[in-house]
Amino acid sequence: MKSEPDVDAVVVGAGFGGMYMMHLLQQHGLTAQGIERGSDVGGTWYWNRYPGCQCDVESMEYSYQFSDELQQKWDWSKRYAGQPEILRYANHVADEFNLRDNFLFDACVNAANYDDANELWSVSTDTGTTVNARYLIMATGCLSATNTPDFPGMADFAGDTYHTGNWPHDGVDFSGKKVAVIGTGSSGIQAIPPIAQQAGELTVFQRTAAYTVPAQNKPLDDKTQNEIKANYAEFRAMGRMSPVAFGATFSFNPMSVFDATPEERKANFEEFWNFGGFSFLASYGDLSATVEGNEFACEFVRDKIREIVKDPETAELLCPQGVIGCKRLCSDNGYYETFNQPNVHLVDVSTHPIDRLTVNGIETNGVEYEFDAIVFATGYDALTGSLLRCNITGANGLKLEDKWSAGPTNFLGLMTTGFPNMFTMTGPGSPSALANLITGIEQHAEFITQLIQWSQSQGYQCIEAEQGAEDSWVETVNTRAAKTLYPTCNSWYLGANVPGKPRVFMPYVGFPEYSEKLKTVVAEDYAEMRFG
Ligand code: N01
Repeated sequence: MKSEPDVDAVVVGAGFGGMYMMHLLQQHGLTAQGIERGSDVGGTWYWNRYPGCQCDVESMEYSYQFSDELQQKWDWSKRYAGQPEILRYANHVADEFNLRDNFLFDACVNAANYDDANELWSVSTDTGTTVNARYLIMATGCLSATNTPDFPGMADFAGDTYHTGNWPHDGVDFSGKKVAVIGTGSSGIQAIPPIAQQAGELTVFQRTAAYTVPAQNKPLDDKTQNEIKANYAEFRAMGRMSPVAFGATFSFNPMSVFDATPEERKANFEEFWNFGGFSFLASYGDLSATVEGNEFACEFVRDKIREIVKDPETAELLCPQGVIGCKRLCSDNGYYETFNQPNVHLVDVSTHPIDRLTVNGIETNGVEYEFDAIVFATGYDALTGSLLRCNITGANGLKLEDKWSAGPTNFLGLMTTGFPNMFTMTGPGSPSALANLITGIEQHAEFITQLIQWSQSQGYQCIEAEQGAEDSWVETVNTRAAKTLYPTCNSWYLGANVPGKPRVFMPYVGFPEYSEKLKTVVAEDYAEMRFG
């Protein structure tokens, strides 16, 4: 006789993914236990409280669309919402849909084991709780396992250290202090201007210069907001048709970059630069198709940097090389201008890496820089990190870390063979962080709920992807990536930012094609999965 589970499902994570998953399970009469390592809901927006933190997807798009009442009721104050406002929104959703009751907070999953005999998942936490469930749903986020480089002497530094992805809730007062920021990706680029405003001296350690376009953030006026709200369904549908699941707020220029004269190109880039943010990549239809075409945009940005940054040597160091859009394009609020402040210094560590942390600061290239505080804006063990840190063991004792030792393999980015009834939301193999994450989250939560319901209606207890389906999906993900310029740089999409991580392009490129695939899988009654 097999044991009965405590609940139908365990949902790990109370970010936007876990919250909506919990809502759908509740709505469909399935019992669920949520587990969250933070003290409340919000996920990314609960942890990332660094100064300047804001979303690079416009507020009207970076929000749930499952409830029209919710999207009509909530008002956004800015074109791009800052972290405090997004966290307020997450709390509002949790209140409206009563999502907190089934979550256990301040509890971190330290093991999830599949019990072959009973076909159940046993999930335990560092607080001593164990829950047995039929389904395990990992809503752990794709950028939530922080990455702090293991510099020699880390423990020696006598000052304060912070990671942008785990920022103190009470904020940090840098007034009059000598501060270092290591890292110039999206987080560093957002944090540097406000820290520079407050700190006595700020030194930025840059290993790779990143491309950033001014966000051109501004208050969201009532007229714009009301117009979108009046046509929200169409607006959302337009977003879902875009390759990145957002873009209803800006227009894509279908023209070829090669068909424009130099003057036309400059004027067009200028227009998109002034519009701001991510839309810059939509300035020409084939901007991301060839290195040669892409270079026009790169040179435009470099010229902007040379125009803005007064010290020519600093300007050259800030000029990124390589393809724009290969790494996630950053958007900023006065990043380049910050380097004109007399209290801001740039140290290039591209050729001479940081050697060590010392009692007083940071040593590189034979020079010791002294600091009161060091901010690590050094990113994440993206996509796989938050899953692997949960110590997941599937059927027949197969460990996820062993199965994925050469890179993550799965079907649709949702299920990995050997781990029955386990689902990963917005993980590797799905559009994930290459698309509007809230749209991706809704899509995954709805697919998972429908699949569980279908399986139960057929009298099955067990769902698993066929090995052949997984193999062919991995090939599809790789083939799509190989047709793009994405694999040409050392990005976190490839795992290249974490020493020793397998170099595999992880997200699926193309949201609409992915959506079509999910629809086909449902229409064919999940033919590429086995049930038992
Ligand atoms: O992390 P990153 P992030 N020595 O990995 C450097 C999302 N996000 O937190 O490029 C010296 O991009 C590293 O250098 P290099 C968004 O999707 C969104 O900034 O590897 N430097 C790099 O400069 C984003 O892409 C928003 O050579 C070291 C930096 O640290 C993703 O999160 C805001 C180093 C890490 O950059 C991650 O962004 C924030 C070392 N040993 C984040 N190790 C918005 O919505 C690493 N670095 C706007």
